[in-house]
Amino acid sequence: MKRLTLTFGLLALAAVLAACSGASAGAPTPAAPAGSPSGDAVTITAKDIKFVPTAVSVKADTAFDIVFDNQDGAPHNIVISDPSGSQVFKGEIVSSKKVDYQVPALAAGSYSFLCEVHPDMKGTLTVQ
Ligand SMILES: [Cu+2]
Repeated sequence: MKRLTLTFGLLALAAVLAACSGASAGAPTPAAPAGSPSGDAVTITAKDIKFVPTAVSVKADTAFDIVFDNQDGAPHNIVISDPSGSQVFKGEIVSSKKVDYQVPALAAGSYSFLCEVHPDMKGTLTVQ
């Protein structure tokens, strides 16, 4: 009976350790350096009617998140168009707000993005 208790104790400890290491390895990384193909999330900030950064990369054929941080009072969003110019994603327009856009998997290629409200705000999205 004593041995059984010990075994359960070790199993519990192993589970805790596994949970800890799993959390650090699998957590989304919205703070990842912009432009790195994390496959998880990229952050795009809108400030002074400009996107920062204006060039981001993501993994091909993998759904990803855009953490869109609109620091302007002006309304902005992100619309992504594929290399042929067809719209493939349109994010909700927000003001002074941070939102999480969930973008479906895209095929490799060079995409462009812009703000629907201010078409002069643009950037490139490299899917590779
Ligand atoms: Cu805008």
